[in-house]
Amino acid sequence: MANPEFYRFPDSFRWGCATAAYQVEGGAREGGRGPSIWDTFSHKPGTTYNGETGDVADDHYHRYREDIQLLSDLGAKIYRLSISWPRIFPEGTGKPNQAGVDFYLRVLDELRAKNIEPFCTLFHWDLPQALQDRYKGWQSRETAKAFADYAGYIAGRLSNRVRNFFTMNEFSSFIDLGYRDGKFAPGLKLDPAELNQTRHNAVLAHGLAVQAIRANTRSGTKVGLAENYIIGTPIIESEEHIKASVLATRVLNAPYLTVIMEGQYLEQYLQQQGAAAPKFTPEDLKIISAPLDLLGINVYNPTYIRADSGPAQFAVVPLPSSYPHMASPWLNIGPEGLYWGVRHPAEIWNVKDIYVTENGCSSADTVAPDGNVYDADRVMFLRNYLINLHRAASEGFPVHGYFVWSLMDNFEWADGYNLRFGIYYVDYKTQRRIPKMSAHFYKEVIRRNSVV
Ligand code: PNW
Repeated sequence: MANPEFYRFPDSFRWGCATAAYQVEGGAREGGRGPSIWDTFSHKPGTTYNGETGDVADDHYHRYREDIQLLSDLGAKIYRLSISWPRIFPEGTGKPNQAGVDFYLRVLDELRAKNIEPFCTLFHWDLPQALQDRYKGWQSRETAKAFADYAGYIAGRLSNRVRNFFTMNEFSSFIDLGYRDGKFAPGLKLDPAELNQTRHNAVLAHGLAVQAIRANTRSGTKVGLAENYIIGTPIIESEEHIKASVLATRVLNAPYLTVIMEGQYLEQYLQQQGAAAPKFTPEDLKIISAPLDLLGINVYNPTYIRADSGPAQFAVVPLPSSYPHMASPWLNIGPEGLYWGVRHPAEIWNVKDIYVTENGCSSADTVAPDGNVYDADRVMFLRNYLINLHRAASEGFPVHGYFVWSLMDNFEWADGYNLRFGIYYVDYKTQRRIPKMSAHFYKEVIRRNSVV
């Protein structure tokens, strides 16, 4: 059991929860919203668990007041939400849809009334279908330009209510799972050259959006991105393995976080990709690597690294089949990720303002006969990750807030409603929300500003 005095966080540390538009909103055809690639993909047979879609999801589009009350009940001071691009530009570009903007203004006003500060992600995977049709989505630089136009417009419209923006959520998920593995929308399996160019267009889109947001918002606005970068975690905390984990973190994130932080594609990456390497200009690299105010890290499963005598100087440690994971088979448990996830960007790239934009897990939650949800495994998971976050904060690394993924169960992409990540349970038949044991745990963490 953690000692709450020992595990106290700095007074300025802020706690919150995260969600994403397509996963919670529903209202897919309301308020003038256009279709996104996730509407198209999830309606195609065989793509998601049981053919489930985000048509209704948590009906947050209509129940946002009740859901913000849940945040308030927890004592959350910050909330990370995403803006649905196809609500703002139903065709991806062109004339903005005022009803879409109004929805977010209502949500933001409600948050302000409850004293909860919003952090807005501008792209959490719901690309307007029109841009997939017109330009093949992220395969084209045209989509990168369209994203910058949308980002500049919406950030400007929200700027008097929102100080913190993240351009994109998890490049590796929406590009690699969507355009390489075909598991996420748009369900493509591109060859390596096309894939690398698509990756490049996505990081370029981020950079162009940073410029557009800065040009259209009030001074004091902070811009960053939220990435589930590969956190090289030393298998043993000794000098040689720590050194290897630093090297691994730079190399394994070469197409995304590393180029954004360093303004260069590492030689190892370009050589390894050979003829399939992305084509780019020096100007692109400058845009991609514009200095950021914030870094959001999404922390789930570990990548353990050991020192190695081969040319790479590091190796990924393979996990045995007995390695413990949560309900999602990929969600191996690695609490140290929350320590190294913060420490690496601070030490490698001198990042000064880090938020944990997602951390949480899926559990096989059920409602007990007494009406409660006893998610003991999620409490165990969160407690151990938070102890590692405390270590990072207490060693002086610049982590200033934490968002649990997620406030409530929601549409878990290809896994539909089968996997639950919420600290509130959602009964999808009635849309009733029930606080799980983990919500009671998290409320106590927030109340005491300490791991309990
Ligand atoms: C993140 N993987 O996605 C997303 O940002 C959320 O929208 C999502 O609900 C949450 O994590 C839980 O999955 C991921 O396969 C999806 O390693 C897949 C993976 C990682 C993160």
